[in-house]
Amino acid sequence: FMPTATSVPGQVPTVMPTPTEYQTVGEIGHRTLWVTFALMVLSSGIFALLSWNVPTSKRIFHVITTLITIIASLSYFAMATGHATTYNCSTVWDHHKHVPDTSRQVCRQVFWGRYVDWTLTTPLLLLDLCLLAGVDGAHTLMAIVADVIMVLCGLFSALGEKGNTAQKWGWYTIACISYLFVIWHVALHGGRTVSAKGRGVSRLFKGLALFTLLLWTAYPIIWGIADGARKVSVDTEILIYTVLDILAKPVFGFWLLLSHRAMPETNIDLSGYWSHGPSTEG
Ligand code: RET
Repeated sequence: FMPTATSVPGQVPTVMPTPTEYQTVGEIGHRTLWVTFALMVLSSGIFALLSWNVPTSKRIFHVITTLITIIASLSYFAMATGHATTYNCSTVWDHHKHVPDTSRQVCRQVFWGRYVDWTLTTPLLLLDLCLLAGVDGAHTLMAIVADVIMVLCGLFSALGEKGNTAQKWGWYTIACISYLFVIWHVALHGGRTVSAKGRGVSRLFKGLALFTLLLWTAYPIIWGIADGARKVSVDTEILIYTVLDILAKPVFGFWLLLSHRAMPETNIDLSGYWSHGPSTEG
């Protein structure tokens, strides 16, 4: 407890301990983490099986997509067992009319394991989309770097002090700008290159890209309500992220791999990947 001095006019100031309130995971959140872990493991197994009869040279989407759910399984295992988490405490002042203002410490549980997961898996999801659309390596790399910056800035913001606007919302703003860069890059370059791959691949890419755009945009909104403004409980936050994560990883993965299986034209040729086509420069 941090002691605070309170003073009432005409009285000797007394030192009162600051009460601490914890916003922490409950039974429902804990169970949800375990169920999501199981679903991620199951999806990883099925994705690996889907590559069974596929020659190794044509397994790039299977490999990337399976890695995404394997990493999510590890992250959910860590969170379910109580790892990869910390508390972000800040002082909240309650203002009273006739008695001196009092302060409380509010400590909210932050699962930093999510950010480790997102740092690794969101680049892989972008890689899936960029390879499908035929975006060259240079532009893919730029989108991926912006994406990693987005997630890390989100982590810094989550650990930032609640009352410190520059620290908390400054990082959040930088993350949002990086996110806009990611969307703009993937939509612009993907939209441009995918048309050369025919109507089937174009339709698949546009469907997956729109699905991704809608889902990904929900993350900063939920983050703002849950981690930023602390308006919902830690359990509700876990439930919402679980729904989003299942859509963004297993559902996205099934959609991609099953369509890929049915459409031979989604097979990719990685020659000339970096510069796009044979080089004519020096
Ligand atoms: C944060 C907070 C800071 C601002 C922005 C964010 C965006 C996060 C995104 C996460 C996507 C996660 C996915 C997980 C898959 O399972 C870091 C929440 C813009 C877009 C797709």
